[in-house]
Amino acid sequence: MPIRTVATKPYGDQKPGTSGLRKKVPHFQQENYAQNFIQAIFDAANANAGGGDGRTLVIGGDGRFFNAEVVRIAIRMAAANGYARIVVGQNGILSTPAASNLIRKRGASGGIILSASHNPGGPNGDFGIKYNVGNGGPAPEGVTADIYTRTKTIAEYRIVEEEAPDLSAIGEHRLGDSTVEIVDPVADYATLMETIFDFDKIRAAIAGGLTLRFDAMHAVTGPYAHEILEKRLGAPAGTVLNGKPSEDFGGGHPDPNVVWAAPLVDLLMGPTAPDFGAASDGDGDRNMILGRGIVVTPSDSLAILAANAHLAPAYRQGIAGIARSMPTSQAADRVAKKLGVGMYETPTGWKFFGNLLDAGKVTICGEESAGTGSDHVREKDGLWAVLLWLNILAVRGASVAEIAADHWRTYGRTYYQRHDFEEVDAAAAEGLMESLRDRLASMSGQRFGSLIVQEADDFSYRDPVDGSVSTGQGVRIVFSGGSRIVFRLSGTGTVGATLRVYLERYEPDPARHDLAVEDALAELIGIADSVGEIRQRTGRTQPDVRT
Ligand code: VG1
Ligand code: CO
Repeated sequence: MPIRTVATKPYGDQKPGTSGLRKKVPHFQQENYAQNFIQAIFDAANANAGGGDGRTLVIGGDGRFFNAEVVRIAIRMAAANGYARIVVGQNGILSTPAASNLIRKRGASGGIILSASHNPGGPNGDFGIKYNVGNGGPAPEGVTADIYTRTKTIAEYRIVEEEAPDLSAIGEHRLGDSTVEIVDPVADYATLMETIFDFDKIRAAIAGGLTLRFDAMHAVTGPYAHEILEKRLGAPAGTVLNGKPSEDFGGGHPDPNVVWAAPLVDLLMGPTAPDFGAASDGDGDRNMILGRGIVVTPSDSLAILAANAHLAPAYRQGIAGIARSMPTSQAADRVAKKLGVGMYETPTGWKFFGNLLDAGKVTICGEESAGTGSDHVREKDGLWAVLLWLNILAVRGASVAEIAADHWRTYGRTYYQRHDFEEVDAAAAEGLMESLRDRLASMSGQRFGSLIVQEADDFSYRDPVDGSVSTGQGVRIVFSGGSRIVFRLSGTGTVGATLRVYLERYEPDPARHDLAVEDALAELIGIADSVGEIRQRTGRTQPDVRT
């Protein structure tokens, strides 16, 4: 079988961010742009984590514009780079958690996931490529750094002459010396969910009148939700909204938050609200959770899920520990303390949870950005969170609002919000962070209004398993009483810089658990603007998105 070696030139801008390489589609469509990155992945995998040489590779993506084309290229390049078996989701589709599951289940040495997650799609939208390693999780920083290094000097890539098989044809196909296996993207994942949750109990609750809506936002979770929620759990047709994936997500952002999932939020706040509402993102790893009259903040959802996980069969024995990304609120810390289990604070991005999960130090992980998951895979998992909530609702027989209020009575309430300033001038954003870092040492003990700074630092993390160190992960200002302001720059944007400001205030007094979030955080928002010099350096008076 002829393998073609194609000469190419480096682009120099293929540095993976928080979650792989993300660029605009036209940028990705430049000659050999995707090929360069994929060859660098295979070369880095061979050098670091085990790549081709007779092993298995999983390939799939969220179905956005350009997905199928890159899937076919990746298949042909994998065949030319020594992979014996290439497992591909039908029509090139795999949600991120389903891909993670397949990598683990098939003993693959890794997987390529094509997605730009919650970013918009279409011919002028975003595209992304991410490499996951043999544990099913995102490649650790050492591997992504090596991939980047290789993209800077790449001179050629390898690809088989032959075309990739028809992506719709389930079954095994030969390509060069490799077997390409096209699989149903939903089946293995749905089976995994049945081993974790009490499907009988959830089915009975739905049959008994528990009502729900799931908004797939025209993205990858549509087929998964139809199969699991409607077919296997018996929710009526129409439970899944926007369940047909489209290449441009119906023209919206597949981002499950109050801005982009506003119709679902309106439904849950209105007179015809079901008991439970949820949404997921482009690639199916995020979740938004709502109850009648309530949006559950992701940080609270993490804490509530951790506190109630034992109600689902897979976690009946209890959880080993909890991990959260640094900007995620400390609500989960209070649960870990009460349960007497370990609590880990990691940099932003799911890759930092992998070692903790592999070592059995934690069972549940989460991020403030609507990501929650457990040791069942090595990615965050939107439908998993939905099913754990449903399992808890079915067992407790209480409403979402009652469960949240009960949680706050037990642990106190952590008011929380993230403010995003998007498409800010990159130099201005860097300058803002630089200035904050310069002033960190002098902040300790300083008073702002009613708050005194207890400590301020630029977060760095030492992985307790492999000892690797990640520095510069965000400026953290902690006030006495546990309030925090965190500043960091996004690593997933494709235009300019996105400044994220995370605000958090702890309120133990149950008499003050029904404040409006904006009111509860008003003082912190003012302090963030003045300390961060946001207005002065970016010209922005208001964030673009509050989540
Ligand atoms: C954002 C979130 C982060 C998440 C990442 C990938 O990163 O803040 O928590 O892990 O997106 O999510 P950043 O660097 O833009 O803040 V997704 O659903 O790509 O896979
Ligand atoms: Co995502």
